[in-house]
Amino acid sequence: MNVQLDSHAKTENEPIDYFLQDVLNGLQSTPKKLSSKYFYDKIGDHLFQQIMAMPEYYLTRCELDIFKNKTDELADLLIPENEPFDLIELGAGDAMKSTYLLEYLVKKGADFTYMPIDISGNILSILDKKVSSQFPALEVTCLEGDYFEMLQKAASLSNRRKVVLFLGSNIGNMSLEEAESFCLHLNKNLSSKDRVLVGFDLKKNPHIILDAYNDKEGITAAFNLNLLTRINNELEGNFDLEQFQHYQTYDPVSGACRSFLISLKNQKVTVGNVSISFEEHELINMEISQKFSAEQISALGEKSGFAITGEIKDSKKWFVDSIWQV
Ligand code: AVI
Repeated sequence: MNVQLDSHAKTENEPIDYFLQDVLNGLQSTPKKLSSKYFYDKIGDHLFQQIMAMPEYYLTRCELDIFKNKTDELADLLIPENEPFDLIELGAGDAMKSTYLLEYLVKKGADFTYMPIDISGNILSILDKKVSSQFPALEVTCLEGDYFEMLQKAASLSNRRKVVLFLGSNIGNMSLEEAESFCLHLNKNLSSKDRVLVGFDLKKNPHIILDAYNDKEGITAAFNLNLLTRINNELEGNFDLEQFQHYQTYDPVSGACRSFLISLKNQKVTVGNVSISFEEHELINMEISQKFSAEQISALGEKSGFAITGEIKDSKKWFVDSIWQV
């Protein structure tokens, strides 16, 4: 596997500095927060795979419907000219959906390199094995680390046209302000011949949304709590998982779906040599999964300098892949 690491990715000498700093800053701020970008260790990756397979978690099936059944439409919007290009996927995970696009492009004889970017080296090695065995002739460059550092790395490796995929409503894991600055930054890193596909989960019946994040089996709860286990294991924390409970909300007006962990008693937790006090019922903000209206998507594209050149929805019209150009 061709893997490139960023300067923030774990190394032998500096394994956990950024993680520790973020965790301590988050737990010492008011209200307390932890970043959901740290959910994805080996167990977190596995739990997320289980979430994607849950009947309640419709997002993956909806976008899969687009990638599986509207692949030609997708390819026409993303790759209008027959020129070599780099297909860069931000937060590629196991590439379950993009594999359909890869298959279509390989069959068409398109000249491209696939560059999946992910913060999880574990999931990238799973992806690499899968993609390499399915498409042995396809050139794959795995980029492990932060999206923008890796986008710059991708640009330093090739000057071909870029087609950037940002699937799965990953953009929903940012606040609206963060999403805007993310898109602005993306815009500054691209030129007019490049294309971006952004996957948005659309506002819909609030029960459907809340159920997707509040499954009865407790997989989403375990996904959130696993970050405390990760802190215990990697940062010498002593969270008692029995004393924290997952809580999910959805506000259909703003579209913000949020997860929290509730402290079930007054307690002190140490992380390394830092002691953190929790009051009974105190919350830790864990994750936002923003849901969007068509107006919110247009506003986001416009504010960040992109023209929206196309969109494809799944058959239920619950999810949209929006195609943008600088
Ligand atoms: C990765 N991301 C888009 C998922 C989401 O829907 O926000 C993460 C997730 N959190 C709980 N369930 C799934």
